[in-house]
Amino acid sequence: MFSKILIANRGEIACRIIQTAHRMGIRCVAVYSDADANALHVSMADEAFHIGPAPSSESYLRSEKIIEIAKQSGAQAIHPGYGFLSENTGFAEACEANGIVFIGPPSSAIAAMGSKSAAKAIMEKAGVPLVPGYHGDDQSPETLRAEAEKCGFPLLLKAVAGGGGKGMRVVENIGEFDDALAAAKREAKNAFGNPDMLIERYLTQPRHVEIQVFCDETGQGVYLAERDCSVQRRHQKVLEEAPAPGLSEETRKAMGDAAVKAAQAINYVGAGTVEFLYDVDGSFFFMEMNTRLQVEHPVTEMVTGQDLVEWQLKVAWGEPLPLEQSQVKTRGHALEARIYAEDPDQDFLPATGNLRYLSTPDESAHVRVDTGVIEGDEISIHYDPMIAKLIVWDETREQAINRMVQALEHYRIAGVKTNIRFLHALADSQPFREADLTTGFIDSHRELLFPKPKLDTHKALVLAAGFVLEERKSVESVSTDPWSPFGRRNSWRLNSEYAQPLQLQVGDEIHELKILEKDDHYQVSVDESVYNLTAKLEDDSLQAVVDGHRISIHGNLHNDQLVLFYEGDTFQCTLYQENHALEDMAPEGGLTAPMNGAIVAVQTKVGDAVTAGQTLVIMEAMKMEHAIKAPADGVVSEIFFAEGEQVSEGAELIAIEFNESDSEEAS
Ligand code: MV4
Repeated sequence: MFSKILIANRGEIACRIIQTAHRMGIRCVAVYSDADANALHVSMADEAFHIGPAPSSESYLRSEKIIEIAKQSGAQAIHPGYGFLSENTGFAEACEANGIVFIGPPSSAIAAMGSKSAAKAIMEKAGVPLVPGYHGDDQSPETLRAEAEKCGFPLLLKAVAGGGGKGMRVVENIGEFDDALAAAKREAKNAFGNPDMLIERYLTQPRHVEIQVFCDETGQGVYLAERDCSVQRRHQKVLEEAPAPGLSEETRKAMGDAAVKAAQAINYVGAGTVEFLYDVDGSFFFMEMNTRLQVEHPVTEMVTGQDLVEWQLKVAWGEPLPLEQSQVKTRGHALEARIYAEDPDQDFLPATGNLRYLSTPDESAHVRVDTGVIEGDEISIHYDPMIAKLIVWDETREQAINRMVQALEHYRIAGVKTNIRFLHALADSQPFREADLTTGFIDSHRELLFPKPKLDTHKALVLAAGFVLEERKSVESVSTDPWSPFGRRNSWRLNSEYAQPLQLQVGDEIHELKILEKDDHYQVSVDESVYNLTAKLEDDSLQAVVDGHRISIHGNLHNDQLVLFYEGDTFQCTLYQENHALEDMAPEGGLTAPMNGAIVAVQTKVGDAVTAGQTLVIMEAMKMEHAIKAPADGVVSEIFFAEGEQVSEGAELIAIEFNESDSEEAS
């Protein structure tokens, strides 16, 4: 077996590969870009080499540099993971030419699956079912029109050079055909430099079912069951599962045999995936083959009990497949949800930022978390926005769904927007529970996937107040001598006829809360309503009772930003601290840089009177601008940086003399 390998990747898949390699006693060499100097995959590896700036084209895609490092470090093989160089024939060839094993198929097999029409011709010859249609070389409009009539409607025009859903066009009837063909060819020419088209019967309600295959160097092949990946959004998989619900044993075997034949037809070696369109009537058709380990491989591992990275390493070393087909068994049901840094409420716009709070569900035989980040890491614009894969297993699909819903509730992130709430709604929805799966799932169930908030605003505000009050108490009780007569712990409690004000901003709205502390509980008024609250905070976990409803939530308070987590949902608000609290936080009357970055603009000068909330400085970090605002009214006494200068986190930017606090009278 190899004693040392290089992993030409980053993030969760690099970590995943290192884990198995280490378990097998194999040393691991990592590579990293500027953005990943402190990344988890670097710290997990035995050694790591810097390969360039953050952009992939200058780091993780530099095949020559990576091969050079493999040679220099004595790595015998390179695992490319997925993405980056994993399906690059030139890279696979360069590894071979330099005497390094590419942990993947021969470059000829990668090339064979590169063109859609060539792949279809190979598959047809191997007897793998294809969607009825035309994939010939004769591209004259007359031939294509005649083939279209033979095929029937609706049909799909697909660019030969397309992929991942790009360059497809549905044609409903022959009357539309000529115009649609001309338009599709123009688009394909522009997008791929190749106007050639395939014609296929259009399946209106297909499912995406794919088979995991493995082949060794002796030409033996097996399949490790299937995955259903129908739940996608713009050709991005969102939820995957194994086995595919409702697939009969006969179909599973027929699909598996077809997939192994497909792999063997191109002399495949290693891990591969053959994707099929699966139609409502149980028929299935070859779509494409992915010549790499896939993101969703863990669901196959959970139901087969096999480690696919271990299989890859053994096969790459020249060993035979660990199991024969008859020994491959599956048990139970597995689901995977992809947790992305994105904002479902803004059309899934990718999100960036710092993972300032990150709490993951406990791992067990039922719950697995594959991730490449830890709390405090930055999600940058440079790479895929996937934060983690959450994988669950149980005996039945129904139980696995319950596990997934629960595990999503235990996955808590603050600092970066995520799709966790969306995934929770999806996994818990009736149509998903009923396995009403088609590739149109997300579009046809939008109303279910953007649910109303789990907590009404008043209850959320009362809980927020409870969290803030308890957190302050815990901070004060450690920072102050509890026996001191001047201890602040009870300073306002003594005057309990005075309500303590608390202002919380939710979206654009500011809510004025009034809080009275009674002997064993708080009385919180919000607008015209009064709530009785008891609250007990332990670390990030709050046990609260609001008017007799006991609620258990988690939260994170960071500066003035409070995030509460409840049943897979989050509630966010901004806290307006009283002035005396601000003085505690900034005793010098200073404003500090919240992160490393550059000063883009200074919007005030020494001597200016400023008001709370006024923007004083604009900083840029991670290509995003951040406004630094005055926390309270005052006068600027000193400015320490000028526009264009770099500052480090915590550096004092501006000194302010705050106006006399008037908040003591209010409490
Ligand atoms: C199809 C189809 C319906 N009929 N082909 C989309 C990606 C590309 N690789 C193949 N795709 C499709 N081909 C025929 N003849 C529907 C899709 C399709 C799809 C397939 C799998 C997963 C998600 C999808 C979303 C939209 C369309």
